[in-house]
This record gives sequence, structure tokens and C-alpha cells, in this order.
Amino acid sequence: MKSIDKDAPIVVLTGAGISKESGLDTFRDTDGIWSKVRIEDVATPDAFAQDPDRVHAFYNARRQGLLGENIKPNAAHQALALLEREWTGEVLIVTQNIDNLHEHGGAQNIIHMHGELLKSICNGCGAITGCTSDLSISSVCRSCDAKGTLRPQVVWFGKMPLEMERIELALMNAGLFVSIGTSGNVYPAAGFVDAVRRYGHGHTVELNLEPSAGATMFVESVHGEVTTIVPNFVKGLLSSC
Ligand code: BV8
Repeated sequence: MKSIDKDAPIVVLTGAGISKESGLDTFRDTDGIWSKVRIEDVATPDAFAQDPDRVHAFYNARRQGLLGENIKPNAAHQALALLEREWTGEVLIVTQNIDNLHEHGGAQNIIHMHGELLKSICNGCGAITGCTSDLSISSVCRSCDAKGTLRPQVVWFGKMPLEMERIELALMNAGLFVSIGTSGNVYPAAGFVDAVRRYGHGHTVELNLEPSAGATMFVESVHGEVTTIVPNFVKGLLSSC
């Protein structure tokens, strides 16, 4: 592990692999979500326009799964919260995940670039509201009283992820970029490591079960389960300064 100045800003990108050991499915593992349903049928604006009931059912099932009492943050989520507390420089977690396990694990400085499953957005007035119950075409917006305009506050394929300017600035200034639990298949998140290499100056590390699609672009890689490799990585980082 290269030594990093303790005042250096750190950007951590996370994907579904960080939540797998908490009991949430990933997308592209053999038993993953996209092995059971097609992106085109449930995770695009066209899918919602053509069959809102099907899309609502897909996200309602995931939302109720996430709210299950046995779904809890794991040691990797908690290790990142410790890093955020103990590191002198800023630690920004940019997650592709729409779950709330980083928050429940104690982290605070988080960008959900693909949105949040426990929020809804109104296609009428744009209001974003907390959402823990099922949505349907009969749901009524509490802000504008419109019926049938609510959908999950999730960034679908073909739509621009959230807070991209803030993310890009953070990547340029980072002294360390760590990618955790992502297969590196979905852009623009999969391109962050290349952006750091081309325009930034940060050290780049991949922590994943196996080499991702972008593995060769990282200066350093550690492979294993996040509940082992992430706490070890954070411990090494904090003790090296
Ligand atoms: C956009 C919310 C355009 C929905 C998601 C080039 C540039 C820009 C865009 C594109 C491009 N090429 C193609 C595109 C289009 C597209 C894209 O990337 N397609 C892919 C399939 C090729 N991108 C988009 O559409 C994006 N939008 O570009 O807009 C635009 C541009 C300008 C202006 C306007 C518009 C939007 C993408 C966001 C889509 N929404 N999520 C939902 O969740 O339902 S993305 C989807 O994939 C998932 O939700 C997830 O967030 C994301 C990434 O998946 P991962 O998190 O990596 O999960 P995965 O299962 O793949 O991998 C898990 C990893 O963990 C594995 O490696 C595994 O080994 C590891 N693991 C498992 N267990 C463990 C573990 N590791 C350690 N320990 C363990 N225990």
C-alpha cells in the first residue's frame, strides 16, 4: 500500500458487491438481479412508460427486501464510516447502490449517484420524498396531489447520474481513489478510475472479489470478500500515517 498523506482527500466508489454479505443481491453475479429480469424491462424510462405496474413491482419487492429486519450494514460499511471519522482529509463515498447501508453503517458524506430506493420522485412537480411503502399507479404525490406520477427516485439506464460535477471535481482532487464491490460494467462510474489516471493525481486501488472489467487501470488491487479486505485496507491506511 502506497503511503497517502493523511490530509489528502479520498474518494471511495462502491457497488453492489459491498452489500452482498448484508444479504442484498448483486446484479451481474451468476444469481444476480439481471439474471432474473432484463434491464430493458424494469430499469429504463421506456420500461416505466410502457409497463409502470411491472416496474413498480420490481422496485417494491427490492424496497421491502431492503427493509427486512435481517438486512444490516456489514464490516465493510462500518470500516468506511471509521475511515471517514478518523481520516484528516475529506472522505467522500460515491455509491452506485440505491440501498441505505452506508448511512446505517455510520457514514455521512455520501453521494447516491444512481438515486435511492427509499425515496420517491414525482414526475409532475419533481418533489423527492421518503418512501418505505409500495408505490403504484394509484399513488398520490403529497406535494402536488397528482395521482400516478410517483416513481422510485432511481437513475435508470439512459439517464444522467446525480451530482456528476461534484463527483468529477472530487476525482480530480483525490489523493486516493478506491473502488469497492463493483464489476466496472456501468458508465460513467466505470470510467472514474480512468479519469483519475488522466486528469487527477490520486493513487488508485480496487478492492473486489475478483478483477473487475477495469482492473488493469488500477495501480493496486486486493481481491477477496469486502468484510475482510475493506477493514484490513482501512486499518492499514490509518496506521500508515
Ligand atoms: C448515462 C439504478 C447517458 C437502477 C443503475 C459510456 C458512457 C456513458 C454511458 C454509457 C457508456 N456506455 C454505455 C453507456 C450506457 C449505460 C451503461 O453503462 N450501460 C452498460 C450496461 C454498458 N449507462 C447509463 O445508461 C448511465 N447513464 O450514461 O446517461 C447520458 C449522458 C449525458 C447526458 C444524459 C444522459 C446510467 C447508469 C445507471 C443505471 N442505473 N442502477 C437500479 O439499481 O435498479 S446501474 C446498475 O449497475 C446497478 O444498479 C448498479 O448500480 C450498477 C453497477 O453494478 P455493480 O454495482 O458493479 O454490481 P455488479 O453486480 O455488476 O458487480 C458486483 C461486483 O461485486 C462484482 O464484481 C462481484 O465480483 C463483486 N462482489 C460480489 N460479492 C462480493 C464482491 N466483492 C467483494 N466481496 C463480496 N462479498
